[in-house]
Amino acid sequence: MDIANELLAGSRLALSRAITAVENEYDTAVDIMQKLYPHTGRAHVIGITGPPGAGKSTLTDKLAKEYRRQGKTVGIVAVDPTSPFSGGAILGDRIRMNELTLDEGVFIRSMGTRGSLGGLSRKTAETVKIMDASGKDVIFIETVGVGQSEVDIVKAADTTLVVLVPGLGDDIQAIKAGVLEIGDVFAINKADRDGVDRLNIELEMMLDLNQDMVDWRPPIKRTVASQNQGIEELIAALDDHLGHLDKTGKLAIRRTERTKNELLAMIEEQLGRYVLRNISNSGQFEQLVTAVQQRQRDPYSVVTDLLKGILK
Ligand SMILES: Nc1nc2c(ncn2[C@@H]2O[C@H](COP(=O)(O)OP(=O)(O)OP(=O)(O)O)[C@@H](O)[C@H]2O)c(=O)[nH]1
Ligand SMILES: [Mg+2]
Repeated sequence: MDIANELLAGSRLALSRAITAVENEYDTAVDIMQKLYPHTGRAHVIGITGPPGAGKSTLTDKLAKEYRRQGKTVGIVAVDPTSPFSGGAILGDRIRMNELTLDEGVFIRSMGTRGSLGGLSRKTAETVKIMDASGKDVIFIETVGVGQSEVDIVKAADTTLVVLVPGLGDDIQAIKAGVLEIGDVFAINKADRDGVDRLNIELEMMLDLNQDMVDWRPPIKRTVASQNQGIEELIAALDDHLGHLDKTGKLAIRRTERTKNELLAMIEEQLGRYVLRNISNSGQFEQLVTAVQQRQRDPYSVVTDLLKGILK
């Protein structure tokens, strides 16, 4: 049997190998993804993001355990855009999920930046699909921070959970713009600390200003992840969001939108590669660069001419 079929038959080793193939861009990756694709689209994909140290990993661990108690299988993709490590290297220090790794119903994988950030979000999305095809009911994507790369990463999710903590001070100002648009559910973690009410009020006020929430107002849940407090309520909110997406037809719309973006990205990538290969093979590219640089030619007509020649 090949990797895809072994994976579909339930092999954890095959699951791990499939992800490695995608991550390292092995030649086998395309074939694996083609075979797995028909089996995707079943999992509830949940993105978890928030500032460093907010308790995202602790929360993911507790959420995963609660979902397991409910009889669901769980996949976790821990993405660290700042780390060159992958395949489990970050797990040791950053994730406190050791018991979880003993559970056959849970599969954890960490990913760092081997290549470009753009590549990272695509590989994360493919890793999610692989876990989805393996039959995981819930898949978490945990990523640090609230910058553009994290926003791109959590685009692969149906539901985005933003984790905040009290005492961020002015940081909330910097964070709010980015997360407000992507947060479907908010968790105020470390609710055992001072400043919870204040943060809650600030968040509610920011949500009040957001016009886009006519039919879903992101709920704000308080948790103490390290004490396993508020986890069931948070899960209820995550499940509610999925129910809302389903009921309103938004799930289909979101997924169609995602499929469209993925197709466009793949076209762009393959076309780009094809064009670049042709340009570098033709040997005239360096001359054109010089001509443009010396103002003998303009870049606009050069690009048009080049593409005309290649795409005919
Ligand atoms: N007091 C308190 N501490 C917590 C809580 N949740 C997590 N912690 C602690 O906060 C620290 C950071 O937790 P992590 O789960 O590693 O946070 P993270 O957001 O995943 O961190 P990065 O992945 O490094 O960004 C750990 O020492 C946790 O034990 C909480 O609810 N209350
Ligand atoms: Mg973490």
